[in-house]
Amino acid sequence: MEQRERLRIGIQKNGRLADRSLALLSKAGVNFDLRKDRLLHASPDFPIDLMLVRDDDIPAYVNDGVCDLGIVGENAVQEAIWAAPVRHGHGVTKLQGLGFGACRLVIAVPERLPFDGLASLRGARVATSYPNCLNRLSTEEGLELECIQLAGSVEIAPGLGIADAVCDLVSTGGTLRSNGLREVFTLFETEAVLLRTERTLPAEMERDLARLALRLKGVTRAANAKYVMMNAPRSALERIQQVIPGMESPTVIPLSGDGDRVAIHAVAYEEIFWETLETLQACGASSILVLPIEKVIA
Ligand code: PRT
Ligand code: ZN
Repeated sequence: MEQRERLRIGIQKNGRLADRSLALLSKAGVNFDLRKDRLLHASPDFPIDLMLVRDDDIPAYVNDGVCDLGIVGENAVQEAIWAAPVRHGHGVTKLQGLGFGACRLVIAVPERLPFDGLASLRGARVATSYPNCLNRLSTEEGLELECIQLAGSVEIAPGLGIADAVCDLVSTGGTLRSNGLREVFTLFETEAVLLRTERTLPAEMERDLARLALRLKGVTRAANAKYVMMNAPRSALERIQQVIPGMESPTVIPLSGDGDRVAIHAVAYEEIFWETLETLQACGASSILVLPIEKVIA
């Protein structure tokens, strides 16, 4: 294998994950000089090059060492893991979920079809773009499913009479509903993940990889984090800590000229609803501010 000095990351070229992947890297301070008809795009900010590819190819590229890192749906990783070629590479490790591209791989059947557990699908023809995941389920559950492999538009297969059920990704469920299908079983939930090769890279590249992974973790954590400030009676502190979801040890500052009231500053890692603010008010809190956080390094 050629020795490279710069990291290489693969992300989806076009599709649902493409823009979010680029935006995430940009928030981590890693931008790219995108030029048409180039295979590799160098980052002027960070020692990394970008490859824009089909999402399904990303796990294999990371496994083969063509890329060191990849951003891809965990579904594509699951599908690749069960394919024979991947077993012969370096291996891939999921470093972290990235908080976008959430959906689930499900089995759906025509609404009119009775369904009484997976066993009622025994011997069924199931249309899917995820043959490896489907065959694994079939083997594990002893279902003897007939896999009808389609590249896309899986949801129309039962209507065309070429399948009895489908195994497909779902996010809102609108596509299934409008094709007269209902979800009956979830194989797994998935989101976009950061993958790395299991191959040990030269020390400098390992350092760069760790830096990038830390930044991406910081951006992802910050997406859900809020900075909360308020004034409140010192006696209400314990109750307030219970009310704010995911609040870590707050900073408590005495307010000058007021012995009983304190300023409370804290980072909260879950969503804060209006109802939460009303409860805080009822605890005696005032001047409550909830601010977005841009970056977090814990
Ligand atoms: O060209 P390339 O091979 O790179 O792209 P692709 O066409 O294979 O993938 P793309 O861009 O459609 O999806 C990329 C990734 O986005 C998937 O691998 C998932 O990880 C993730 N993702 C998130 C989804 C969805 N949500 C999703 N809803 N991928 C596909 N869908 C499909 C779903 O199968 C259904 O047909 O979108 C349709 C609408 O879904 P509903 O439930 O909202 O109606
Ligand atoms: Zn694809």
